[in-house]
Amino acid sequence: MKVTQQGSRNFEAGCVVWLTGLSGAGKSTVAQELRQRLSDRGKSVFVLDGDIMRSGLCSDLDFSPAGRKENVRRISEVSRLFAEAGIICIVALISPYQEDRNSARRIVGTGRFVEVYVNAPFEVCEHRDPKGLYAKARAGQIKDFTGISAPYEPPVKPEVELLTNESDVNGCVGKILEYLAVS
Ligand code: ADX
Repeated sequence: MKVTQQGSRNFEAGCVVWLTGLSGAGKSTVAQELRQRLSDRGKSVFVLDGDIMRSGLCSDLDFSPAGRKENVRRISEVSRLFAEAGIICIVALISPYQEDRNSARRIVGTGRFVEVYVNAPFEVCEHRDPKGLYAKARAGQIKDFTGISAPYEPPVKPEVELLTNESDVNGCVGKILEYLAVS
């Protein structure tokens, strides 16, 4: 097994890169760029993105704490299957509750779960508002909106933290690649 700076872990043999952060923080952008950079290096990689999962597998779920917990649970189970198949699975989910992310880590397996905090200040995310959702939430048209009427608990001890307001997408992806130590 390849020895990396993280000990004896070999993330290339299958792992889950779990991107958590506010809506508009840059999770999907980082996920797509990371996917491209890994596939350019010949790695097997797949992205599970919250917006897409919620239009299919998780379309029956709401944004209540219970709905989000179940969303995280299902996607954790799916991501574990990808990791077991030897794929680097990139998950891009708000996943606002630390307890739910801890469960995801348990489901996937600690040694192959990489929690990445995609961190941008709330004001920046609201200003970016790429889907116009913050404005709708402010107007009371969307309930339980993360950062406005529902909480976001920042990761306590993420493996990687990205400041998307300070580094460009290449810099952010570079940081994840460095952690994964892929060849
Ligand atoms: S999670 O909290 O359950 O992890 P997830 O990442 O799947 O969220 O979905 C978030 C996406 O759903 C957002 O990017 C946004 O497009 C959309 N969305 C719709 N309603 C809400 C809401 N109340 N809170 C957060 N995101 C919402």
